Amino acid sequence: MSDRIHTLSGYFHEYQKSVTQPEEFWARIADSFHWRKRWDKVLDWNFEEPNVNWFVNGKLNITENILERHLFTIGDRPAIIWEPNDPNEAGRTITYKDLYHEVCKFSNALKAKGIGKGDKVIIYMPMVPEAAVAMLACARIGAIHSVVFAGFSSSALSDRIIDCGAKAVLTSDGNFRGNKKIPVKAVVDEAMEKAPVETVIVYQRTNQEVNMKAGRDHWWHDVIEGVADTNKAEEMDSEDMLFILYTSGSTGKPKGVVHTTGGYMVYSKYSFENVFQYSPGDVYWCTADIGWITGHSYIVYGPLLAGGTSLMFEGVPTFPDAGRFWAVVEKYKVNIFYTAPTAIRALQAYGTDPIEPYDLSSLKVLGSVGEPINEEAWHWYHTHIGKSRCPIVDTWWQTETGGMMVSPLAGITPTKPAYATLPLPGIQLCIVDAEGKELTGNSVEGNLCIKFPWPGMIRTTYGDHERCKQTYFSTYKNMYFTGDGVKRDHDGYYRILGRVDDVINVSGHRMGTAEVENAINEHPLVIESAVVGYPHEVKGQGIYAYVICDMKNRTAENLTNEIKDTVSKIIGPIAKPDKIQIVSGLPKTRSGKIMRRILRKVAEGTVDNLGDTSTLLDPEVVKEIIEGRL
Ligand code: 6R9
Repeated sequence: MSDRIHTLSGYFHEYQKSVTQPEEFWARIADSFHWRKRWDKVLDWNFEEPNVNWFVNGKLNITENILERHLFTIGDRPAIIWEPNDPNEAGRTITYKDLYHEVCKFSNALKAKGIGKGDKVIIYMPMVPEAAVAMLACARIGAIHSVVFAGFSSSALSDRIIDCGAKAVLTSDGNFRGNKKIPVKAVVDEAMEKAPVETVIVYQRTNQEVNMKAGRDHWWHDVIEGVADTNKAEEMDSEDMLFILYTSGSTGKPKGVVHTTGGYMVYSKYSFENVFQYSPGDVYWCTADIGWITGHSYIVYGPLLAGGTSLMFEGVPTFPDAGRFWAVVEKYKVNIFYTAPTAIRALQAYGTDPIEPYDLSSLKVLGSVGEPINEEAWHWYHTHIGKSRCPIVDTWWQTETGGMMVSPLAGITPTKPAYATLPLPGIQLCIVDAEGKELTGNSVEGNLCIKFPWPGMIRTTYGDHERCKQTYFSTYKNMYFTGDGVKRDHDGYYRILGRVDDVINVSGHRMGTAEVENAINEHPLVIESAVVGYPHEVKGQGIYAYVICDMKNRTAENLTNEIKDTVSKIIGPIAKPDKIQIVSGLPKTRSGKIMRRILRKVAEGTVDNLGDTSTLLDPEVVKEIIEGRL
């Protein structure tokens, strides 16, 4: 049974029901899944601790809802279509039946290595079907996966291994990206020095030479050799942890966002089917990496729970040329295409020539995620990719929300460029002012909160529940605070305005300014630094760093290059500052607080409107900073 909404009045009707009778509403949706034991109570919650339990005492395994559920009905339908980095290499099609056997086999192999229920497993892999198999194999035996984006550095990897106490790391020898071959196992080896694990399983992808440590490291093809390709899934509680995914916040190190089994399952499938209006047989392609939440919910779990066909792409949008996305759309007759504004803007810069050779008539729905989409990019996407006939679903959500929260339903909700439009059923949004007062009515602007639980929401931050409470549930009483600013216009439509905290969004990747500053400060000659975001044509936001250093006999150019390398090494290339301005001081208040507002304005180039600078300890610094602006 599908719970798809088909009309706008149907949407309003369902939305109303989801607010007035949330338990009945979600019970009806959840009843379409396979539970080993049905729940005793739909919802038990408070936002004070917070303590949120969905489908209390329900027993299930999420992979039974992906594998067994589809085995005898659509077993021969493609579950995953894989397109490699190099267009000359053959792709792969993995049917539901294949997926069932692959997942069983690999989960049996994990068990044979002593990995079981409750163990943490890090997945640090390229975009190959085995990465999805790895996630599902963990879920099948009750192990908790934590996928780490394979572009992160060894120190980012070891931090995560330590934080979650991982028992195993699943990785590859190397990774193809455009015309580059990236060492992956070597990064894992480096991480192992600080954060050793018992078992490392290596998928052979690039055939490059790697070190294999006897007793610890095993080849993927060896561990599955001769292993049974069936098994019975482990029985899990609805609130058992399914995965941990690390994400950046405004303070300190990335935190491990915890998602649990039952609620995440219900929400990822429900949101997938409704937002994209997915019909059986549609070929759906999400260009995200599985290292991000978008890859979790909308490459792996949502589409596969829905019995869908999910295309997985290993490469990059510009290899071998800027027409690659469209070549892939034509090759597989993609019906639904979901990408990030940064990719759209990057391709927009190449003009429309790279699109011309390809037949995009299979496309029905376009999606956007990760950051606000500017109107110009929206129109380009709509006109040149969607040929003015495909609805665009601009989907606002977060790692913490587990699934899409504010979005049009494709072809149903009338769209407006740059608006995520309306909340999904079950999502009770609330706009508050700085004091936490709810702003009712239309034509208001403030901070975006959510005042009632939804099944896909964050349960805790791993190992530090207090941090979860402080970050999301303490700013405003009895509300989940998103960290985003929002406007509700005269039609009641929502437009997300971007982060209101010290988080910047670079090419759709979340980064804490403090995290980047800490990395910069690791350079031995850096005394102090302050990082802000600034508008960047392609990336959405770029990283602007103000740095006080001891120059020794370095040139500014040498030093800034060294600092960029330091950041790359500590976090990964995605966190490299775009601009580094060396300064002699930072604008601080008398109490020593950096006035970021001023630094942001200078970085943006709006220096004629700096506001009140009279409380500054040393107003002269501002003059110097403005003069040296990059
Ligand atoms: C799914 C994902 C979350 C932050 C979020 C917001 C920004 C995401 C957006 C959007 C405007 C959209 N964001 N989608 N802003 N419009 N459609 O991206 O999760 O990596 O955790 O980032 O991204 O600022 O708070 P995550």
